Amino acid sequence: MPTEPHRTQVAIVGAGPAGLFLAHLLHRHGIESVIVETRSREEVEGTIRAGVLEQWTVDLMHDLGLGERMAREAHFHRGITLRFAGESHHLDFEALTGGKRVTVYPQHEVLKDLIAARLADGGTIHFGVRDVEMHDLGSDRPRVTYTDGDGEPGELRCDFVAGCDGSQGSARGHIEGRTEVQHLYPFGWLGILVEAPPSHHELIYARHERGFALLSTRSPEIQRLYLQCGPTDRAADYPDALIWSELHRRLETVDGWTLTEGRIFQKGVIGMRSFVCDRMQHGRLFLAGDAAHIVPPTGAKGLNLAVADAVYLSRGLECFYRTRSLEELGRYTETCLRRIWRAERFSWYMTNLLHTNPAEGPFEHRIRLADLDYVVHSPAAATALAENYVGLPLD
Ligand code: RFL
Ligand code: PHB
Repeated sequence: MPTEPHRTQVAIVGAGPAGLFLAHLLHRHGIESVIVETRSREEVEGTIRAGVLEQWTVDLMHDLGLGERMAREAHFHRGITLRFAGESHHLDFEALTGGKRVTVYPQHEVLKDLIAARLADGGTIHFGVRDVEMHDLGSDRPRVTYTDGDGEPGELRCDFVAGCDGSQGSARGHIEGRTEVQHLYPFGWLGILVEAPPSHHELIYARHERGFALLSTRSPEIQRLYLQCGPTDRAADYPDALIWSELHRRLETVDGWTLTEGRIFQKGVIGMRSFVCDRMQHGRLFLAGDAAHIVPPTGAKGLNLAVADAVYLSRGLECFYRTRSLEELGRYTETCLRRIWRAERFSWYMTNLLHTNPAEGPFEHRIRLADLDYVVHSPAAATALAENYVGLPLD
């Protein structure tokens, strides 16, 4: 027996950062939404991805009443360390940006907090659905159909559909007349999780002639590290001993700092690309987050950009339900793209600054070192990097 169609104001496809923040922002304005998500709750809450939150994302978590555990468990850093030519240079973002900090609070912890609070508020999230399809997006009565976890058909009748289904989702395919712009990098990242105490009190981004390395953290007991690798390398190509020797070489300094080793319990390769879809709306469908754009992880922008889209979309929807005018929603793409392209620029800049590119020669290598030297010695250059890293203010 087919289940009765469910009526809601906004059907949200995808329970990642974009979809979950959107649901909370809409709820704050008294707008109803229902989320459909293909993965199980356990998978969503267990997938290791981003680590760094921009200052305004942290402030938004608090505004939404979701910041309590983060305030207790996150790591708050004054800045980052840039390491090159065997030397470490600390950039004090707090001093350079008038008090903004780097917050390391893993994406899956953010999602756990958002999911628990949404369900406690009486919100609906259908996990583990399949066959999700969007219909009648050009009309003012769009629909989303799916098969639920028990194999029963489901239908959401709504006013708007938010396509928050990530880079591999199908929502983007519905945006007619779109142009997609992409830039591929000739390298990837090998990411590992390690059982060890922190080796440093802040993130270290290192440029080395053997390639980039990044030291990050997850908890006092678990550390997250990345190594630049080939774009088609597989994690299995990297035995633990090779990973440690590369990390030691790329992170080593002349001042005797040492990297603490530990048991590697997870390894994975992450591809690197920059991608932007130049339209984020088709009729009543709006894209948000990775569904519309991708940045390489070097600038730590992806999650934050997804949340910014959710904020802009919630503003447009709030305006619609208050005034019945579609005008603000009509500006959604333009508003988002301005911030997206700034984040694309910064992520591309940080990536080129810190990685060795096999397609480049000694000239470009020296130019990157000169750029790093400029950033760590010029307050103007350091401030430009700092204000982008901690997050440009929302328009
Ligand atoms: P997500 O997180 O991919 O969520 C999309 C959700 O949609 C579901 N889905 C569907 N649901 C229903 N129907 C369908 N047809 C569906 N198809 C897919 C998926 O199961 C999923 O749950 O996209 P969203 O919400 O746009 O969020 C984007 C962020 O997840 C992403 O940009 C960040 O993780 C990027 N990123 C980082 N961002 C930061 O801001 N700071 C960082 O430090 C940072 N580090 C990283 C990163 C991404 C990484 N990887 C693995 C790509 C580090 C790494 C290693
Ligand atoms: C992380 O901790 O996973 C992380 C930190 C900084 C980045 C990317 C990823 O730029």
